[in-house]
Amino acid sequence: MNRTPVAKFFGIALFALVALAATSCGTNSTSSSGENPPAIAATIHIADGKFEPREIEIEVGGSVIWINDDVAAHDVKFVAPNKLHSGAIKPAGSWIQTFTSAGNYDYYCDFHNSMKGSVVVRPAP
Ligand SMILES: [Cu+2]
Repeated sequence: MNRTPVAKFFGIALFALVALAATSCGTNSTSSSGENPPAIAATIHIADGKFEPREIEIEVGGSVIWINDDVAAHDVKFVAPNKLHSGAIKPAGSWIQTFTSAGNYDYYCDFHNSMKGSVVVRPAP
């Protein structure tokens, strides 16, 4: 029996799968238009239904990235008067926010209200 066509089929199927996986990745982060991406001042991981670390401190002008390492989607919604909202961050997705004013930014996950965190933005020294 000649098995070459079968092997060829699986080869093509595998290639298609890899190509599909490659194109579905890489569009998770917020992209700005052409300029240098913001320097990340702090990274917050979302895992086991928690923001880790729960509280971070950065200097004004700094950017924070939230990375969803969890198996469920989460979001980052700031309490009033800060109306920032990430929208759903899917597993393996991320969201970047730059803070241009000093202050305390408390936030929570709109899907799981017990998930809370805060970003403290210090004025420039
Ligand atoms: Cu959540």
